[in-house]
Amino acid sequence: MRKTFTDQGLEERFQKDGYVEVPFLTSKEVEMLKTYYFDSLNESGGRLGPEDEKHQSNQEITYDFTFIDKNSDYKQQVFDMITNAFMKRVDDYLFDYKPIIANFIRKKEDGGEVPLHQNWAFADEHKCATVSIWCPLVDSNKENGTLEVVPGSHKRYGEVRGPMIKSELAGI
Ligand SMILES: O=C(O)CCC(=O)C(=O)O
Repeated sequence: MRKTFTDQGLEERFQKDGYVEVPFLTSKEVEMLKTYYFDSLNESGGRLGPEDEKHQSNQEITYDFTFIDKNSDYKQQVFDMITNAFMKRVDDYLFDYKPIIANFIRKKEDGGEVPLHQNWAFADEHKCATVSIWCPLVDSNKENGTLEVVPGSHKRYGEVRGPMIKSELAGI
C-alpha cells in the first residue's frame, strides 16, 4: 500500500480513523480565497441538476459545489485558484499527491445539508488512498454547516463508488 502522509503519526491516525485534523491555510490565504470566491461568483453558471441530465428525481440539491457548476471555464478558474493556494501546504503533509478536483462549497443556512456520503473512489483503494481536504473559509459550526465524520467508517462500505451507483449509505 502506497504511503499517504509523510509523517508516520498522521499516517497511522489516517489509516485507522479515515481522517486527521491539521493546521492548513494561513489567515491571509483564507481571506484571499474568500475575496476571490465572492468576486468571481457572477461567473458561476449555476448548478447542474438531475433535469440537465434528463434524469427524473425528486431529490432537491440544496448546496452549491463548484464541481457541479454549468460554466466549465469558471470551474477551471476555481480549480486553479484553490490548487495554487493549497499545493503550498499539501506537500508539507502528503506524499507525492496531485489534485484532481477543487471546489467551493456553499450551504444555505436553512436546510443546505449535504447528505451522509462517502466520496467517489477515484483510485484502486487496495493500492492507495485518495484524500479530500476540507478547509472552512469562515468559522464553521453545526448551524452554518460544518463537516461531520464517522471515525473508522472509511473502510466499511462499498469499494465501487461513483455517479449512478447507488450508495450503501442511502438509507441511513
Ligand atoms: O461539506 C460537506 O458537508 C461535505 C464535503 C464533501 O463531501 C467533500 O468535500 O468531499
